[in-house]
Amino acid sequence: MQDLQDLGFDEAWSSTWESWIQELQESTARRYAGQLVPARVALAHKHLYRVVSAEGEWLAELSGQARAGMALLSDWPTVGDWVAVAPRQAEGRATIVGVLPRRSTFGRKVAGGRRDTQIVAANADIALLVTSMSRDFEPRRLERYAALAWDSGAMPAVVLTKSDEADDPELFEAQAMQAVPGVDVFRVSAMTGEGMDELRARIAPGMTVVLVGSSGVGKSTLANALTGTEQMLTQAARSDDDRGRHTTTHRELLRLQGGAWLIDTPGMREVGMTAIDSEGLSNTFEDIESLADQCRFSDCKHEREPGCAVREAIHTGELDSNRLRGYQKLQREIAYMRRSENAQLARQYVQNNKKLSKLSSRPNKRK
Ligand SMILES: Nc1nc2c(ncn2[C@@H]2O[C@H](COP(=O)(O)OP(=O)(O)OP(=O)(O)O)[C@@H](O)[C@H]2O)c(=O)[nH]1
Ligand SMILES: [Zn+2]
Repeated sequence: MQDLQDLGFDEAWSSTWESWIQELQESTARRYAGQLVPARVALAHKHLYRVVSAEGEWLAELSGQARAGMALLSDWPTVGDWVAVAPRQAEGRATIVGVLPRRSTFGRKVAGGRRDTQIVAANADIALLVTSMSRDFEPRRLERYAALAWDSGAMPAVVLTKSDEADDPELFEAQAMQAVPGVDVFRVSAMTGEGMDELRARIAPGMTVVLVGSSGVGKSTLANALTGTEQMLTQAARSDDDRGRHTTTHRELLRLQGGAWLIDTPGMREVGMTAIDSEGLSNTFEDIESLADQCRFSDCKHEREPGCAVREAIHTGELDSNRLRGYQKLQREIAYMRRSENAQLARQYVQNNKKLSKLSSRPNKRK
């Protein structure tokens, strides 16, 4: 049994749930009237899922109708997803009727030329960008990871590992802060425990985190330290089944000490590996900000406003329109976080990046 809130079902999810239920097709609504409960996907295996809800944990599969509606690979439930399920009490199983709209997604391209992506982690709030303070450290890679995180909808934070082995941890920290300005940087050692309290404090109860990083940087070790158990090594979590027996079940949504969650799927590990090869993107938007300073209106959204220096720069080719989209997405995320339960996160982010916040909340028109 798991309290819904403990699972990360906050106010914002609650209202997403309400409106999702409202918009159900009439036939579906009638068929499952009074039966649907929110549950979180802890494991996805082929077309069988393990879901956790306030009422219990079940194996679940999609209803025929839900399955028929899944046109894209990315529509399928994945670890971290919130789904609407109808428990089948007699069988101790559940039917997944639909997937709630996601807050964030990490995807991977699938082999075989499909342009579709497979979602390997859904609804992460924080992406810990893990790199060790050694030869592995590469600012450019951190930039890519941060861009990947911003793109996913999760908030990035850098974790520099193996501080016990580093000659000059401050230097790595300074370089990281320069590579991804405005992103929190934590220096930790899983060996000595240094910096772990600060990192734990950043991950509030109910939040969901993912780890992004290449092989050998210490992700498993970090995950073990955060879960406080050997969960990662054994890839298993203990749970009681309906008959009160202790069974060991494989899960990829792991509970951290302090009540947060970690999504650790094989696909998520791949994300950190492949990001290294992907097109590099800067996640800093200084160029756009200085252009925006020249817009006629200080609250210019850079859409159709007259005298917009940003659109002008796109017109002349000085600025890439994709970068503007990324920037606008970031602004929307900040706005979203302000409204949502993540208000705390937003404050933290905004504090770290006053420049951006000024830009998105400047009240007065200059002319
Ligand atoms: N000295 C030191 N060694 C560490 C620390 N964290 C991890 N290591 C070591 O680094 C090596 C790699 O750690 P892992 O946790 O397996 O790294 P990973 O990122 O999970 O690697 P993959 O499983 O290949 O993805 C292991 O030998 C760990 O013991 C640390 O804080 N200090
Ligand atoms: Zn503008």
